[in-house]
Amino acid sequence: MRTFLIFAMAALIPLASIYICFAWPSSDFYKEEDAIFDDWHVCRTNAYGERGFLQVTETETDAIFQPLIPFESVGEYTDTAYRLGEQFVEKYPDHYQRAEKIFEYVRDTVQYLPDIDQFDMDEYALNADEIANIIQTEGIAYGDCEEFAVLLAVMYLGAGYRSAVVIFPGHSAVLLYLPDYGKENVPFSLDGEPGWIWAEATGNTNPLGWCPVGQMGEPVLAHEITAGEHLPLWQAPEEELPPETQPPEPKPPEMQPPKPSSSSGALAAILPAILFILMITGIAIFVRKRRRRWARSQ
Ligand SMILES: [Ca+2]
Repeated sequence: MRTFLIFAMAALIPLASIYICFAWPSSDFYKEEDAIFDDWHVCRTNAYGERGFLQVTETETDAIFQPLIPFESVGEYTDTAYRLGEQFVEKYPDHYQRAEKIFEYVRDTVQYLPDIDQFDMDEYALNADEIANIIQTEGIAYGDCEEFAVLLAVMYLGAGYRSAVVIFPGHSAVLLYLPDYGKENVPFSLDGEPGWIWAEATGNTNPLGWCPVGQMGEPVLAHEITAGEHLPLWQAPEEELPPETQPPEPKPPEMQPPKPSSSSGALAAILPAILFILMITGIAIFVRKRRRRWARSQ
């Protein structure tokens, strides 16, 4: 079986400057032009660039991937999502079963919904604690691939696993270090280390370890999430405080009118033909009666 090799971009992000950050919930979101930044000065509406929530940057020869948003929920900012992962440790002592239960929890409590439908924005990322808080208060959260990936990565870290956020063009997911699991459809090697499997929770029936290999484009990049890595702390703009704003309010998906069942749909399709046949039959009966009446009158 072919093993996919992925090279982790594992360089530590330098601390740029000290700025006080607060755990979620935050009231310090602000706008720069049309982009929304949180109080870590991470851009929630763009994955790319130095302050993009996934911090995907490109050089002339390389794409560099150092995701920022998972680090809003680990280390010194450990909060709801990490604690949620910790709760699985006592409940599921078996290492493999626990990994599956965390996967199923995220798969079943987060429903896939594109950002444009949830936030009226082409792109918007929630951090892991925001998603976990929504699940705990609403019972269900909505998100697209980055929400699934970030929550999985942080919960796995809290539950004692090694996890990495992985991206390829147009998609993100998680790599989980789970040697000898044996149920994965393709094994992965991360930075030369075998034993990683794909965690793709965006589909309602996906099992842990299943990877949409045929849909993967290049480049595939991964970054292991560790509690020891620090979120870079940018200096807030000094010259003029940016206008504060509120993050977009998530809205539940719009209810679609029920589609006709297949039987009623089929009936609707053949109804004109039935009416046509009835009309022809009625005309034929009418003509035949008129002829008999005419024949009797002769
Ligand atoms: Ca999103």
